[in-house]
Amino acid sequence: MYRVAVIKGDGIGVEVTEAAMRVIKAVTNKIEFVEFEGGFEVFKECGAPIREEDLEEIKEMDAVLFGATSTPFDVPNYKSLILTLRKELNLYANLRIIPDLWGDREIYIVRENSEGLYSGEYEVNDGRVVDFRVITREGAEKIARFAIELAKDRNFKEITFVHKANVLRGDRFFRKIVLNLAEREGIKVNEKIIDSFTIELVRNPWKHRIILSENLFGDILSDLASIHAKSIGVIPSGNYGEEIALFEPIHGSAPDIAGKGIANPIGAILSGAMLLDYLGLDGWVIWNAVKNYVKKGNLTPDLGGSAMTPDVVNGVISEIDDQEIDP
Ligand code: 48Y
Repeated sequence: MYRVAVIKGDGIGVEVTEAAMRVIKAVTNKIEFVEFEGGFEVFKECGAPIREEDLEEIKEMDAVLFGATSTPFDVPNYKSLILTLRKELNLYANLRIIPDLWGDREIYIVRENSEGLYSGEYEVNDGRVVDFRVITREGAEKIARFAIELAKDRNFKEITFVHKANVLRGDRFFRKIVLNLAEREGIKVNEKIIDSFTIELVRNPWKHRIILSENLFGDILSDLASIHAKSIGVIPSGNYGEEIALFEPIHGSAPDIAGKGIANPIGAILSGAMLLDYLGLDGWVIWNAVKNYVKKGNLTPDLGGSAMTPDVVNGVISEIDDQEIDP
């Protein structure tokens, strides 16, 4: 039995996480879900986006399934729940899979998840604010290894490394580490400068199958690449550490459509598939079921359909029931 923490969060985070849990339960009975609260409401009560004792309990679990939260940026001292979890659980690698659900290809975006401009280190002086963009040897090596192992695992001979080494010292350091490791491991590195690469990612995305970058560049590139999946609502992600991993759709809490029952659950459902893969269970069953369903089923309004969230969940589950899997 595996123990998975569930944090549904705010807005559509609640609906899509429940959808993902239903789909996971249709594939396996080897998971026990334990729910935790987190976010702004918890912060108002205890001054942190998640309770200390809950965090300690979560650290002992096998994985985390996360929905979405909204982070107000005008509340002094509020710290984002997801950034807190990434830091506290040491989730150094963020893998986002941009799927072509109507075809048979994916783009894997590997984002460094704990350093760069998200270091949380800053200096405020009279009239001057400095955010530190931290790149460490250890952090760069770990994320480079993650991308290279992924390339080998998926039988890709090269990775695309996106940086701004022409301007930033940190990226010059990062670049050397990536090139050295890739050479030792027999993987080719296709180097791109972040600014001109954005044009390429819009025009000619599918030739870059594994894209590696630092934290903020990876954040922006993954939102941009989502246009190729037709909706940001279908993109799953995994945040991996050495002890535990957290899975979440990359979309936000979408307060404008929350509670209307029209949120696209596919990003959360595929995050569930990544979670199963991480635990050594049958994530591929969910991927197949989603792909079969989107080819013929009614989709949510973000994809031009008129389906409600539960319609998509039911449709995906009936595709699962049509597949032969070991219980
Ligand atoms: O997961 C994401 O890509 C989100 O954009 C978060 C980020 O910047 O990494 C947002 C963080 C937040 O607002 O709580």
